[in-house]
Amino acid sequence: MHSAEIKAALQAYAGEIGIDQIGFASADPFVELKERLVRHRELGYESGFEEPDLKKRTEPTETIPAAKSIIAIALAYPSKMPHPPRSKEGEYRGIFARASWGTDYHHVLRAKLEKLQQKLLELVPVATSEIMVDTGVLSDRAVAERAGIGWSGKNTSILSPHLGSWIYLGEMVTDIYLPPDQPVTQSCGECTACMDACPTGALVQPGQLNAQACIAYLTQTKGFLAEQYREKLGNRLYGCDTCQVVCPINRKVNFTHQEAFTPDVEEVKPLLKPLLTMSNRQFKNRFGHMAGSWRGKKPLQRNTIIALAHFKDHSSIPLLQQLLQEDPRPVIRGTSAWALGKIGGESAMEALQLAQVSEEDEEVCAEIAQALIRLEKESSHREEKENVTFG
Ligand code: B12
Ligand code: SF4
Ligand code: SF4
Repeated sequence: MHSAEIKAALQAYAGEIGIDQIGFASADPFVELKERLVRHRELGYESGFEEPDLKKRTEPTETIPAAKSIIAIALAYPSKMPHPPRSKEGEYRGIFARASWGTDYHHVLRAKLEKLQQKLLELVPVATSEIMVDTGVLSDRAVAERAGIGWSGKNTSILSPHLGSWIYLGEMVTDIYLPPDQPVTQSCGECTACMDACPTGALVQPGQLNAQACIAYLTQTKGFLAEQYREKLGNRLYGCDTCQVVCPINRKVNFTHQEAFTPDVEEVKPLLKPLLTMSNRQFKNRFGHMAGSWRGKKPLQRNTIIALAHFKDHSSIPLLQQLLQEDPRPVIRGTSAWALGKIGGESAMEALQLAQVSEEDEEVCAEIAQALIRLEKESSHREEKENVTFG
């Protein structure tokens, strides 16, 4: 069979099995990307979730020694929630980024790519191939860009001219030659909406992200969150969508045909307080199938506490006090102390004073002390004001 015929058969089959976009690229080394990745590392911009071996990340022959082509796919996911539940006083909600809506995309894309792999084997029984979705060694975006799926935006996302940037990417490296597609010529032009909207200034220049400052990354860390970022988190529990929400290319884009990605609104916009009293088993049953649960319960609970502080939810004070007194995890106790300091009021102050007596962890003690200083300052400020008013 001729390579153009194999490609056409794969394209047709991809449509049949619900792949939204497919593109073909050569498996040549990603020379320019390698230079960028070296610089990226030198600048300390990596998240630590990337494959550390730069040779593997940029040379497909490290995966398959005779690699000739890469088949890139994209699946669109929804950007709008049907009938989102609203936060109410005392019943505030957190939010999971869209990339965590529905079934974990790693499974969905892998299943499609496995079908495509079978098809390739039917067409060329001697073909060798390797599938990657997110956790593979290659840069999914660099592959998608080369295969003509879309262009690399100033927010670093791949933007498909047909689908926008609410797309998941995956690929299959193979030793079979398939005629490559051309990269798209469209670009962001003069637009800088994503860079202007980024809450932390993580987009340091067009197309370059300091992952250490990106909220999407910060929501996934397990330790204490640096104080300067806590208020920026808002009610985000996992991931961040801001630089895509503001993107004009995504305006009016909302693809809902991939049923696996239909969100359960109570799951992706959950009530905050119940998240803090969940057992590991309850957490696994409720959130285990979502991409946003891969780091486990602790980061999500830490972010939940930060979200309660964001809403200044007074009704959560007893729960935060209980966590501060009893939770075995210093990050949870310390973040609860910080949240009590933000929410304020007499009962928050008392809870902090009580915990100060028994707390032994150094970092938690520091959080309690900071929170108390803040509350004491606020209360003396209030007294001063009252004296002026009634003086
Ligand atoms: C590590 C990682 C992260 C890190 C770092 C992200 C980043 N931008 O580097 C964190 C945790 C922050 C993250 C966040 C998100 N991620 Co992520 N992530 C990855 C992962 C595993 C590796 C990416 C990587 O190597 N980054 C390092 C940079 C340097 O490499 P790169 O982004 O691949 O490089 C491209 C561009 O950045 C550009 N580039 C690099 N350096 C420079 C320098 C200059 C000057 C220029 C002009 C360009 C440029 O060139 C490359 C080709 O386009 C990939 C999966 C994979 N295996 O590739 C998913 C992936 C990139 N993530 C994805 C998603 C969906 C997200 C989030 C939207 C999730 C969310 N809602 O929170 C956010 C988006 C945040 C953002 N603005 O990027 C999708 C992106 C889909 C798309 N349409 O582009 C991927 C491809 C997963 C997948 N298979 O679908 N992610
Ligand atoms: S995901 Fe959020 S924090 Fe990260 S670059 Fe985009 S807007 Fe900024
Ligand atoms: S917001 Fe503007 S600059 Fe940013 S990715 Fe979209 S089109 Fe490009």
